[in-house]
Amino acid sequence: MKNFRLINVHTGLFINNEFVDSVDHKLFETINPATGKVITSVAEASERDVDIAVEAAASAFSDVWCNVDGKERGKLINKLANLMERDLEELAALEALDNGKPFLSAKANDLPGAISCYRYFAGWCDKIHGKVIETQHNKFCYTRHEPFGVCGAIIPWNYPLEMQAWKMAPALASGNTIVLKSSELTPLTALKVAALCKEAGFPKGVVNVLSGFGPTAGTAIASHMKVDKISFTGSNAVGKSILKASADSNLKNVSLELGGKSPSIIFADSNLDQAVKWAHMGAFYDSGQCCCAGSRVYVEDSIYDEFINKFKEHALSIEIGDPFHKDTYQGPQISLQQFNKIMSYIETGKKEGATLLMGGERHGEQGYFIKPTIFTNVNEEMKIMQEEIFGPVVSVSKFKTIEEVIKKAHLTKYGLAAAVFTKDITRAIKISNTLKAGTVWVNCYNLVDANTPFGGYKESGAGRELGKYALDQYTQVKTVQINLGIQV
Ligand code: TXE
Repeated sequence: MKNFRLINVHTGLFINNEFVDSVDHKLFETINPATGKVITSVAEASERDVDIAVEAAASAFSDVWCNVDGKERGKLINKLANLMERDLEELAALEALDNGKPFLSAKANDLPGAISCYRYFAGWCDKIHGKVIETQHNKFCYTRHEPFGVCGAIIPWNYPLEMQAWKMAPALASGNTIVLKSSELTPLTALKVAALCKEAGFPKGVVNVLSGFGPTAGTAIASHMKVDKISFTGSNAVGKSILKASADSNLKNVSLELGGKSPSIIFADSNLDQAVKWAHMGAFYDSGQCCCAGSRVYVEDSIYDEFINKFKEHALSIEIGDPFHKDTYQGPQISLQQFNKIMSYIETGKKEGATLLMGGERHGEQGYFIKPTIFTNVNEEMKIMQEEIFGPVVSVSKFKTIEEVIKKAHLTKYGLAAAVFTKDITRAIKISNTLKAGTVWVNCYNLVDANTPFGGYKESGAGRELGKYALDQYTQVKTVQINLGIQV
């Protein structure tokens, strides 16, 4: 592997196609979670920097971008995708360095996911249109699907490149300009993509990328009077504060993708070896830092013992460690704070009386690694069965009947995803119809494509990302009523 320590990183705020210092010259450090050491320092956006970026995006929208037609927008977004493909290794390395996810996984999953998202929405650019609506004889009526104007986007640290793509691609395809704030824990790849936007030829001010913190820059975006729409991915608490900020400012359109506590339901007739692998991937992929993580596994009692043995064996085979080692499946947790939070959930689980089947402790001596952790003997009242742990921690329990498992699956405030493992297609479809979840996977987990919508039921969010459905989040409908001769 190349020596990625030599990568050149952008560290300024990206406004009007330039990397600039923040107004008050503040910087903050970004840490490599595999070592706990500082990678570099980046400019920290304040409320005033947000103002400058929003002004840039507003001018770009009204002066330039609103006159760029769909075909041209599509070309630019495709060009960005091509440049990301050109720099795929560098982007994957930066993502691994800043976030801690395995380099090979970033290269095989995150980068192709982000690139295909840009390509998918590039294809929509010249296909976004309204309808002619037949009304009365003397009237001509049609609708237009118009952009909001300036979109704010606030993204988390677990999939920095993909979350940037999920928000920027549909926003730009629909004709909006954007001010995106990356997570303070992972600012680097967003800045690299910003540089590629300039290289692709986006007019200045169309894409603006800020590094900064939630309570300052994030709040400023959420409550800004000239931000017309905001899209947020992150915790429930902050999601709720974004809705409040919208209500207290200009009622900007809000879409939210929040947490989850998703169930995997495994029936006795499933292909057990496959179910073990998928459920394992559902729980432990990306160090368990997935909003849709399958952190509750329900197994039909007749196969419970066999499942648990195989599941444990599989979890024990996970390679944890250096994100740049070719065999690593699990990297570190993102930060010391998340590490401590997860460890405290593990302690709570033990105190609540759950059985710690394996894991539950730090791996190695440096960085924020936690061994894959499995709890059994759990019930729905336990905190570890209710709250999003966001780490490599899964709880496994038994069920006897479909009614029982569906009731249990529904006993959280979340509804992001669920999975069902069975060979009985009728049962799979009936349960999929019943489950209160934005995505139901049948005999698989974590499969997401750019053209399939993703989002939550209940407190897991509002609105859908990806797919044609995402375009509805970034456009508003105008009705034009033309009088062809009606007299008053
Ligand atoms: O999230 P935050 P954190 C969940 C997961 C995790 C927990 C805490 O359970 O353990 O959230 O993680 C910005 N106004 N998820 O603290 O704080 C912040 O700067 C505006 C699930 O990292 O929600 C960052 O850019 N913005 C999730 C983004 O919000 C604010 C992914 C997310 O940070 C803000 C991440 C404010 N007041 C965490 N405060 C998922 N759904 O995938 C913070 N931010």
